[in-house]
Amino acid sequence: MSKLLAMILAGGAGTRLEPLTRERAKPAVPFGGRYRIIDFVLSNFANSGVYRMKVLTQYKSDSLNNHLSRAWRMTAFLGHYVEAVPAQMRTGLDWYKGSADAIYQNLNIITDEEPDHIFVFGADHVYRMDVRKMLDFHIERKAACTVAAIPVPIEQGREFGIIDVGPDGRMLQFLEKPKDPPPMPGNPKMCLASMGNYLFSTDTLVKQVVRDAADEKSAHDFGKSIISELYKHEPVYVYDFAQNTVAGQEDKERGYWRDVGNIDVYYQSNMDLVEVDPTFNLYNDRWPIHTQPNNYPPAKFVFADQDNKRVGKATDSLVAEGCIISGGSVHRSVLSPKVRVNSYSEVEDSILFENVTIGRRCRIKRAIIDKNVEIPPGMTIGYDTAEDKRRFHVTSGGVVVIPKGMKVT
Ligand code: ADQ
Repeated sequence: MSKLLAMILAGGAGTRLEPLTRERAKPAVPFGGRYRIIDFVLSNFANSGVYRMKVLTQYKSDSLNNHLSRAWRMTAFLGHYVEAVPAQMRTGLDWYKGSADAIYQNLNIITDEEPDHIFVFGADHVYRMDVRKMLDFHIERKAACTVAAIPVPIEQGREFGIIDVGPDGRMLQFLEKPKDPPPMPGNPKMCLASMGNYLFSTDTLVKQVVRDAADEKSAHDFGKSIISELYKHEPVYVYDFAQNTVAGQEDKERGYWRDVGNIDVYYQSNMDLVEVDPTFNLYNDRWPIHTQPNNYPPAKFVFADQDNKRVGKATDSLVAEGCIISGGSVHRSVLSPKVRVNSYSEVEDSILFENVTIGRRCRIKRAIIDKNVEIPPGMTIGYDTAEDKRRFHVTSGGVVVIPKGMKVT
């Protein structure tokens, strides 16, 4: 059996998720009420039986490190681990100059582990994937590198690496974030995007990052510098993610993958979870998303006036442990642990992080409220864009974001 290693790239600055990344790395941003974004990729590896994972961290990594050590402790005696690798300046006085440099600076891990194949995956995507199927594909094709790919609408093409692929699955062209993305053959509305998830045979990866490190003009980035050259002289194959199914998955979830790179996509992916019949199903216990256990009490819903003026209720929502919905109503929202919604308040289409309190008689709509924020009684958010812009961050999609710990008055 092949010896495998997963190296998870978690060192990006995550500026497009500001202000949620003001105090934490993007992979540590809470998601779905109960999880951090990184839990999705790590669960994919664990559920696929790949139990050696190194998470390469850099910016604002404290919260991510805490999460990894609390949620992802593996049994050491079986040789299983999920380990955070902080940027250590092993090769000089620079932080990671890019994603390829992050691997180069940690080549010692590869020398120590001696894997046959190395998965290099991003840390900020929401999806389910059986990575063993990608490995089988890679081995069958005798590929030097395999890139996972998914069709995306052509207007989003400039945010991704765009691929042209031959009938045998071999990569014919790769353009990193092209201004004018070429469409897929026979489908002018879609283009084939790299998911930023790569599988390398060890020799290829080591050779490529060493060569790249010596090139002073390189951007030291997997998309820009490695893949866009490699396919020209090595067998690089394209793995069709839509073919990848996992245990317990319903057909409608096939091909679901979200790069939660900006707040509007992040918001929408959370909202996908509260659909009555969601495309992405958190309740598939044959491919569970693992995260940190906690000791909070169950969510509680209190008050039911006879005239229905004050009802503690939540509909079409995810409500985590430790929440108390006390005479307020919550609809189509995602609540992290220890949220409190008080009497006569209405929360709709919103995401509330841990330890948020909504005072009495508030009206909150299309908002993301970060950790430890108290909304004073009587406040209205999400109904008057000009007023919201004056006080808070409002995305181009009109979502109001209130940063962690903000004193709202
Ligand atoms: P982007 O997501 O824009 O495109 P990038 O910003 O390099 O690429 O992020 C990829 C991963 O690397 C992220 O998980 C990030 O945290 C990490 N990373 C970024 N900079 C880093 C650094 N300096 N040090 C360490 N880690 C770093 C990539 C590909 C595209 C592809 C999209 C899919 O380049 O071809 O289409 O991913 O989302």
